[in-house]
Amino acid sequence: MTEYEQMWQELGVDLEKHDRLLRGLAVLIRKHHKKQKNRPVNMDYFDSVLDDPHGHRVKEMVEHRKQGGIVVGSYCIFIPEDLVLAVGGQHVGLCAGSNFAEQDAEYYLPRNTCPLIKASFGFKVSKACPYTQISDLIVGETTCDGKKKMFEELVHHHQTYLIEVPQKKNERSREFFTSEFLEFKTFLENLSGKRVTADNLQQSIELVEGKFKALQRLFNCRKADPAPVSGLDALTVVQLGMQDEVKRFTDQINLLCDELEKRIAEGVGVTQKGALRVLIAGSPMSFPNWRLHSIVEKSGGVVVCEESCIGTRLFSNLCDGLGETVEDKIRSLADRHMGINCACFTPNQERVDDVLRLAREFQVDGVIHYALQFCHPYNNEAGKIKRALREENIPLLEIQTDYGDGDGQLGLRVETFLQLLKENRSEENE
Ligand code: BJ8
Repeated sequence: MTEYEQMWQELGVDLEKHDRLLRGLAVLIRKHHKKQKNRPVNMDYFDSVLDDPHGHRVKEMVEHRKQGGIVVGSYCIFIPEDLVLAVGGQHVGLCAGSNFAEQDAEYYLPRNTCPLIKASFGFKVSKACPYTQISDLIVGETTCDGKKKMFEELVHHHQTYLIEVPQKKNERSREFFTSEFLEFKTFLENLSGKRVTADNLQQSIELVEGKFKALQRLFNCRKADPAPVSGLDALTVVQLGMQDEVKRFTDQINLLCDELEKRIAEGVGVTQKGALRVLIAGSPMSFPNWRLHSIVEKSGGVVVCEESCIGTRLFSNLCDGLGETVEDKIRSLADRHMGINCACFTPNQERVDDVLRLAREFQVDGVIHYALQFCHPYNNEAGKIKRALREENIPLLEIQTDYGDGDGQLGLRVETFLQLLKENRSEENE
């Protein structure tokens, strides 16, 4: 037994399932990432993490726990990582983008549940994910109904805490969200035995927002034509950030951006200048959900932005003035999170505005609205996004899909869409 196998076994991981999972992942990486051309050299770090997804980082977390630290997992960007870091904890995003554990999930959850929820829950009950196993606590949220009900089941399998997320954006909701974060702070203090102070919270917020600023810089680079990095690589970077140590990850993105900015100055890209540019908007694409990006880019387009929680929704908002006290800072965090335009808010015109703004800023030829099957919030919002884009004459392809492997139908639809975008371009140039 290898050192890592020993570690996984001690965490209660099902080694046989886990082995199958890692083998499947290696196939996906070969199929999607390794076939790309002209990749930036500084993707090396992220490739090394991809090639060792449950080894080095999990070991760091094991060491962290041996020193008395806690690990907190969550499935949503509404959960403030800053508070976990302030009590000396480590945070890990547990959302999954694979149907590997679907059957295990369906034993407990209805089949017509969104694949992201089934995957996230499935990886817990199948014991195939070391990150879930190592989490001292999983923090849930009341965003969509599917997740809410899944958390009611999850309490029987793991120590769980629930944060109630408001549904409307107004002053009362802001106050309520602040009180939810304050209660969560107290819970974390009791769990970790460490106090949140104005100083350690300030430092944690600066750390997390340093990561957000680096991601903003990465996405800014993607505005260039030719795009200096593929959409698939950019998406993968954001996905890997859900697990990585914050400071190291931030430094690595900034290193990558140094190279991308140089590429832009020299006119170097992953495609020819003038390649068709696509914005993907909608449900989050969690690790290792790479199918749509891969199809677009193998068909000659380039994905230049994701309006998603594995994209702009994650990092676009920063705290606006942190104040002096712990409570001031927590209020500021609640404000920051009220700015996340998740489809769980109503009426959420802000998200429609975001999609239009991003389409302009990234100078896209078209938008793909991506909604997971049975994801009611994003499937419903597709209608108003469609109306808004039509008014601006921006072509839209609406996709509703699951985590299945078949590319056939999806591939055909994407190719037809890209062909339409090409014809639009030619007409504009006439
Ligand atoms: S802030 S998008 S991460 S809730 S895809 S589980 S919405 S049925 S993931 Fe999300 Fe937080 Fe919002 Fe972002 Fe439900 Fe839809 Fe599934 Fe979803």
